[in-house]
Amino acid sequence: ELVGGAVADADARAAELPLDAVIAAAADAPPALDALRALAPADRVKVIAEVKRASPSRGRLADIPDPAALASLYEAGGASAISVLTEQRRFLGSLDDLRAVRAAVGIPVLRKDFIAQPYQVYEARAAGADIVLLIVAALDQPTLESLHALTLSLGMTALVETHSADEVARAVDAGAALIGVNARNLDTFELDRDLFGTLADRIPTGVIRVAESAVLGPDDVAHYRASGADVVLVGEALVTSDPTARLAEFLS
Ligand code: IGP
Repeated sequence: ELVGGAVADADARAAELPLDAVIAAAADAPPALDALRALAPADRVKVIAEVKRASPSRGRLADIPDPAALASLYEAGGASAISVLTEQRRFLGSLDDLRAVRAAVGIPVLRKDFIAQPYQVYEARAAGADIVLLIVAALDQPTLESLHALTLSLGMTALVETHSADEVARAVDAGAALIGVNARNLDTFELDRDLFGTLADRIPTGVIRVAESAVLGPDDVAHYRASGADVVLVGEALVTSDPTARLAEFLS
């Protein structure tokens, strides 16, 4: 099981990692960029472009030998932020990818992982992340709220990911300012492109609304936009074709 397995990995590493060193490294990092400003609602939809090599549901997507070069293309193509998968075992990502991307771009960078332990939030900040993903389904409410508070205390923003009305309510209760609705169910891997539209109204005004997953073409972007998305998060469609041309279609 994806979420449970990834969280168990995070828990196991928490037991062996010297937390003090990670906390010190986070404190030494240059300050986080203002992701809420970068992703603020605008006349046009914004894109978070993802560096994604593989996933359990889709298998191998792209080799991406140079994540920094890809991220630079994304930035030049008009992306508002970059998402970097850092989960190793299932998504073939790494914190090295995140560091390389951070060094290459001037827009906010999201650590996309299964974050369940404080050390991962410090680690994200130490590697230069401005945003961390918090998946509501992976966390009980006290843990969600404490990881969210820790994220804010380090000057970062949390993208709080949901997949149901109940999870949106939990994200709102936690004080999230950036809420995502993932079209993909992380248990079954099924896609529901209409889920964002059915949940968007439950995300309060003033909270930035992110539609995650299942964008293959410009029609999907238009569909999400018409349903109220401020931002779309796109991985597969960008890594499996010419990212510059694709971004131009999505942003036109
Ligand atoms: C991107 P896609 O369908 O464009 O490749 O999806 C992103 O939404 C997806 O990678 C994602 C994800 C996640 C991955 C959303 N939430 C949680 C891992 C963990």
